[in-house]
Amino acid sequence: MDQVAKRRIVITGLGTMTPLGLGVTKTWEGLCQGRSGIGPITRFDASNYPVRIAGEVKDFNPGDFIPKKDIKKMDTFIHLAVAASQEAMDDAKLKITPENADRIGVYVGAGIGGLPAIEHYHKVLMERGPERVSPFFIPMVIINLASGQIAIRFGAKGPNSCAVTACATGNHCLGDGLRIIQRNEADAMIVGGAEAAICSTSIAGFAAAKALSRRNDEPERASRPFDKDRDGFVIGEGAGVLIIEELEHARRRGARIYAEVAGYAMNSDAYHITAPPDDGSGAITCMEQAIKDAQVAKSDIGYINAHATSTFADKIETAVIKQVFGEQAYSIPISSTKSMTGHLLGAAGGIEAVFTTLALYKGLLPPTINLDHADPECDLDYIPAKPREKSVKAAISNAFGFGGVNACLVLKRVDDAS
Ligand code: V7W
Repeated sequence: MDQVAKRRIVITGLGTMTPLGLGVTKTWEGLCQGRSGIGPITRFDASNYPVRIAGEVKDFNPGDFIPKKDIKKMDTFIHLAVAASQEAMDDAKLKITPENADRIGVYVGAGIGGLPAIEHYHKVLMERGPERVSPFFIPMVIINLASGQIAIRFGAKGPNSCAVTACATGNHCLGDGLRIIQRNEADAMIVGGAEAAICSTSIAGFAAAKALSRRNDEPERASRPFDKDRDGFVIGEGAGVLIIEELEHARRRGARIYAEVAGYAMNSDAYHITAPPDDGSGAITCMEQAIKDAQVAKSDIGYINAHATSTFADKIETAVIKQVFGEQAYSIPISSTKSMTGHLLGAAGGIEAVFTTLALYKGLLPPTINLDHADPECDLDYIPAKPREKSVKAAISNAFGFGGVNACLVLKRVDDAS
């Protein structure tokens, strides 16, 4: 695409439902307090499971956001997606009318989708027969129904789809939404990710893959990216949704502009289903391409929200950042907010794009908690324990997922929307 002709896209609305709280304000407060949202699993009886901890969204009542008759048509990941999109739309004060409906679209994905409902209705089917399976079972669980339900709720008739790319879903949705507006197929997009897969099958599966922390006795200390005693990620649930729109569209309606989505890139390791290559080559290329796409100088990057999930791969991401930035890597503040939220899989990119946006907008960088003894191979500045005040021109949010998918976003501060 011609770099000069690119339409500029800005972020004007934010919504999150996370293990740290319902809504952006509570979540951001939790992050800045260095609070952990991880605790014992309550969604099912996990007492005989090797992993008994997760980042559950607490006190979420779908009835606070969704009409009673519709609740049973959606599994929890869609409830959370709808709730976060309502907060983002309210925040953006974006009104959808018959005049603009075709120019506003939705791109909200999930990595796993309705696995809890699949589990439930499989049991119903086996125990009580096919007549007892809900007529809403399929639209309850399929991933594009997050975007579908959001479109129905707001009357957004523009482009509607989603990415399903494991832990990179949220970044792909934001990046793909960005491209849709850049191609002038829409003026605004509701983008992000949602996940609610804390159920017996997924815990058993991720545990069998040896992906999860087993620090069951210390839930709040279990997610410890970059720490030498990290032993896997902690699964979380939630949703992160952003309203992105073309700059002039935002200006014309007097919207608050949080930040600009300046650059995006995606690629594949083409290497392994659940591990990046040791040299991080795919991620290096992806970060380089995103920075080039953003047309920012590397020296302008003042914060990185790392993918870092509390697995062996944190040291590879560290090496990737060193390779991309050289000596500058040592002076870029980096944090893994997954230390507090856990790993929200398909929602991770959505919530982390919200956090990166707020870091730029507020000049406050969220910390990495539980970094008691850094892995010697993780020797960068990870903003340990406490948030840091710092005005930053541009920031990167990384996402690297199962299947070898890499997706990097570059966000830029907008001082005067010039
Ligand atoms: C995760 C995993 C940790 C990283 C991958 C990159 C490439 C294949 O927990 O999100 S390793 S898997 N993603």
